[in-house]
Amino acid sequence: MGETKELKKKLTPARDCTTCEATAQMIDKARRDGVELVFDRAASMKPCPIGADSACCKHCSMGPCRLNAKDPYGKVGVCGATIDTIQARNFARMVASGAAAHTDHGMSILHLFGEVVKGHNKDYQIKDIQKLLQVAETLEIETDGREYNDIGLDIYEELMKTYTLVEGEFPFAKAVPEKTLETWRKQGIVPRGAMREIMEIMHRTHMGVDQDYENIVNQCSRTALSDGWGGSMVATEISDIMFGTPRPVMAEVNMGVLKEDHVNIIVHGHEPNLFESIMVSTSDATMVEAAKAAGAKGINLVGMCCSGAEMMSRHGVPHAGNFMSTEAVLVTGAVDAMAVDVQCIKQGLGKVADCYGTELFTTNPRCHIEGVKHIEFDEDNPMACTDEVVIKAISRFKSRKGDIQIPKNKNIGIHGFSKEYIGYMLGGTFRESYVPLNENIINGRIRGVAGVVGCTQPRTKQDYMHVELVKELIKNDVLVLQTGCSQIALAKAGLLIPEAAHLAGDGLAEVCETVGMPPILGLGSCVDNSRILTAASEMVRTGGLGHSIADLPAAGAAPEWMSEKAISIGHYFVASGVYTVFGTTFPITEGTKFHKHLFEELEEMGMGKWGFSNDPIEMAHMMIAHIDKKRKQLGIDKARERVLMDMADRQKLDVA
Ligand code: BF8
Ligand code: SF4
Repeated sequence: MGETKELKKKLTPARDCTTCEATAQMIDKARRDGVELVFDRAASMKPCPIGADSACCKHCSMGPCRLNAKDPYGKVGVCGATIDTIQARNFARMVASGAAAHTDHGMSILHLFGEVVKGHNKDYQIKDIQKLLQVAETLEIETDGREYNDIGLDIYEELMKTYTLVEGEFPFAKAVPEKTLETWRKQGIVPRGAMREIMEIMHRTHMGVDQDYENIVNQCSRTALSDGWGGSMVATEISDIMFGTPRPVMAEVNMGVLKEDHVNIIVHGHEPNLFESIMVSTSDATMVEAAKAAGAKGINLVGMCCSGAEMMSRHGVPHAGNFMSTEAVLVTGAVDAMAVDVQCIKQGLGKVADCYGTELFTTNPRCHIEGVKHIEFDEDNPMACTDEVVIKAISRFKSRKGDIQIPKNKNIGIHGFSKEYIGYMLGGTFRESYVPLNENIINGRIRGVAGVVGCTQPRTKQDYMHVELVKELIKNDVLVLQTGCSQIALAKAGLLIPEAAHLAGDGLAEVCETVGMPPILGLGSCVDNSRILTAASEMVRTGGLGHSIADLPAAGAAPEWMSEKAISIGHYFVASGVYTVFGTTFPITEGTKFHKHLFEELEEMGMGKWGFSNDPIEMAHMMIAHIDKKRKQLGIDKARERVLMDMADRQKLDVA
């Protein structure tokens, strides 16, 4: 009780923690129940100011060494390491960890695919033949007259090099626009296998190895690219082949998707195979009968975070919320079981689940949590795990205690866009084409394209930056592509619908109304950021917008980022040629050479660059200014001035 009082003193009011009303209600309820959530832990844990500036090093036991961010060159570490070396090494290790997460995920999916095409695993199949052939074509694998499994086996063997290649260029180099690839070759950053790149980064950041920040950043770029164009792209493409390429689908988002009279099961994590299998278990007639026998009307399967976003995109599975809501959703008391796999799984879930009687299970050998029951998910016998989760959920439903309070909030949106679907939608049903998209950018109806992605976190009001940033971008005719927790934030704000076009500028609104698409397109999970890369490549290949990704009137943002994966994603966008702006905090000391290198010099080397702002409107205008700079360089800035006044053009589009 004393502890609860102590907690109350420092508590941030719920509606200052989040703009998500459902989450705010659950914060209030948790406080009434005396249960601590991530928001409260953040209030009582001030970020370490030295760490926040990345001015400390603990890479050896002569330290830890702390430099002074206010006088960055006043001191060096015991070994003589400068602030630039220390920051670059810290940054590099974030890239390595983030890239490791995505590439390990991709490698698992690829391994499963290998087992399927070799006929060893019958629980999963090739579902999307068109995607299989398309990936084969990209990799220059012969398809004519061949069995699909044989083509699949070649794809498997070729793509395994994404991870294992010791020397040479990784397989999806073939998907990169030529001029972008040329820049990478010039800088020596075309990735080999991700395992090699991550190993090298860990070596180079060991005490007494690479002590030139520019050289370290080069290896950051190479490693990050092995994630975006490597591990993540493999995860997306192979998941599409096995589970189907997403097409637009209506889905409900927010805690209102929970049903008091159903057995509610949440899957939270990142790997689609667990989720795909649990879908089979929950729709099994025996399980549904068992749920009914326990007094429920049925089983309600719901996603959270990234695998949730992926399932929502592929199958329209309802989604209960993003990273900042994973503990809060348990406070409803309505979640009978939550199964987690890997990444962004807060250890704090264990305590909250205990307080509300939710059955919490870890399922992946890589992610156990002390005190939480582990039911291992084995792809060779997937139902053993997923059936058990469902059975446990049903018995928890039967013995539910305590009050249940489900916020009513839910929004319907359209999800499930993909690089392919954007082409079909704009270019015609039978053959994808990016010509209309490029034309609308050239004529200025669409000013440019922005990727707005990434996490939510308690150091900033949940969802606020995402929603305000995206609204400002579409208002200024910038088409927005989204993934991950950011997509969920906008979905909860009710903006992933074609009617959101009324918030867009005239030009973008015209295009959206003509095609019937929302001005904000949700592409799925964080590994699906690779869809933004393939869409950008298609824009370059289609022509009229320059020759490399760096030429495109495009920008990226992760305004509420928190994870090392976000740093890897940000850096692969930068290395690919995209101006990428982060918010909330950035692990760097301003006024250092390292800062200048990331925020200015990389662009001069033909890549993109980093940016930072804590204000969503300012962030939007930094991105828009960059888009306008690119339009000017492409000589299409005049077209934009004309479109704003040209009614004849508008009528032409209406009759088209
Ligand atoms: O990979 S956006 S909080 S859930 S890290 Fe995590 Fe960030 Fe969400 Fe998915 Ni991505
Ligand atoms: Fe200090 Fe250098 Fe050791 Fe880092 S590597 S802890 S800067 S002595």
